[in-house]
Amino acid sequence: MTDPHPRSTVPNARRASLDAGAVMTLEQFIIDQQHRFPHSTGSFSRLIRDISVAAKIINRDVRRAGLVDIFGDSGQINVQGEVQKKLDALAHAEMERALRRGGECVLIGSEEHAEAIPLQTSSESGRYIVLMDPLDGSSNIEVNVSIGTIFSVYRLPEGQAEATLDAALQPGTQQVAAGYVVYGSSTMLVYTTGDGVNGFTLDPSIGEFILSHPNIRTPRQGRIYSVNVGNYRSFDAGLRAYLEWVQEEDPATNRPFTLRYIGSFVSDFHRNLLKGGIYIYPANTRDPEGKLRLMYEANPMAFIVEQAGGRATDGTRRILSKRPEALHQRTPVFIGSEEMVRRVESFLHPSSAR
Ligand code: AHM
Ligand code: MG
Repeated sequence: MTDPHPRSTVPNARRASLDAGAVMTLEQFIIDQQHRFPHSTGSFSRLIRDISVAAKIINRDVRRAGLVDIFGDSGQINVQGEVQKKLDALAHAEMERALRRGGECVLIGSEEHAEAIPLQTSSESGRYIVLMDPLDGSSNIEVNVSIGTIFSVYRLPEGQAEATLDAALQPGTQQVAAGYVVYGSSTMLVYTTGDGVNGFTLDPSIGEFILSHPNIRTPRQGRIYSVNVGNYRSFDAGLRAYLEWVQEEDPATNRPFTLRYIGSFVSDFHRNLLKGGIYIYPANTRDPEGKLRLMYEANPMAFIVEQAGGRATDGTRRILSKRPEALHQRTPVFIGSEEMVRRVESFLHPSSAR
C-alpha cells in the first residue's frame, strides 16, 4: 500500500502534528492566537471567522456549480467592463452578507462593486475594512478549473469616524491580515496576520477548516514560472530576455524551468508558494498597468508571500509600499520565490547589479 504521506513531501511541523494525530480547527487556531494578545476584544477573531463562514458557503456553491442553475453569466457587467459570471455575484453576496451579519467590518471594497460599500456596525466593534476579489479566475468556472477568493484586511485609521473610500486606500504595509481560499481538488484557506502563514484544508465531512500547512515557507529558489506567454510580443525587451533565459539548458541552475499557467491567480500563486516559483502579470501594450488589481489581488498576495519568505514587486517597487489612488487600480505583478523575482528584476533593469 502506498504511504499517503511520503516523508519527503510532508513538511516537518505538519508531519509532527500528523504523527501525533492532533487536529486543530481554524476556530481553535484563531482562539489560540487571540490568547497571545491579552487586551484583544475578539473583534478580529470574529472577522476571520465571518470570512471563513462565507468561504464555506462559496465552496458549497462552487461545488454545486454543475448541478444547479447558477452557471453562466449574470448578464451584469462589473466595474472592469467584464461580464460577471453568476458565481462571481453570488460569492460577493455571500461575503457581504457574512461581514454585514458579523458586525466587525465598516467598509467593503470588492472587485464586483464599483463603489466601496459602507456597513452599519455597533459602536464597540466594526473597526475593520475588507477588500476582496470574491471569485478570482472566474473565466475558469465553467470548465472545472480551480478558482479562489482573495481578501485583504485593514483597520479603520484611528480618529476616523466615518468609513469612506479614502480610509481604505492605505498602502499594503498597513494590512492587518490577508488571505485566500482556493477551491481546488480540496478547498484550502491560507492566511497571515503578519506572523507567518498558515494553511487550513476544509474537511467536508465535518465542515471545518483543519490546520494542514502550519508556518508555510516558500522555497527561496524554484523552477516554475507562470505567465501568459501568449502576450509575449507585447512584453518589454527585458522580460522577453528573461523568458528566453528560463528556457535555456543549464543543469547548474536547474534550467530549463517549467511553465505552469492556470489562469487563476489564486491557484497559480498557491502552487508556486508551496513548490517554489514565480507568477508574472506584467504591463503589456493592451494593459499598460498590468491586469491584476493592487488592493484586492496584488497586496494581499504580496503580504502572504513576504510572510512566507518570498518577494513581490511591480518590477521596480515593492508592491506593499505602493501608494494606492483608487480602489480598482491595477499593477504589474512579479511575485514568488525571492531568488526568482530578483532574477527577473535583473533582466528588467540590466544596469543595476545582478
Ligand atoms: P479576474 O479577477 O477577472 O478573474 O481576472 C484575474 C485573472 C487572474 O486570476 C489570472 O491570473 C489572470 O486574470 C489571467 O489573465 P489572462 O487570461 O490575461 O492570462
Ligand atoms: Mg480577480
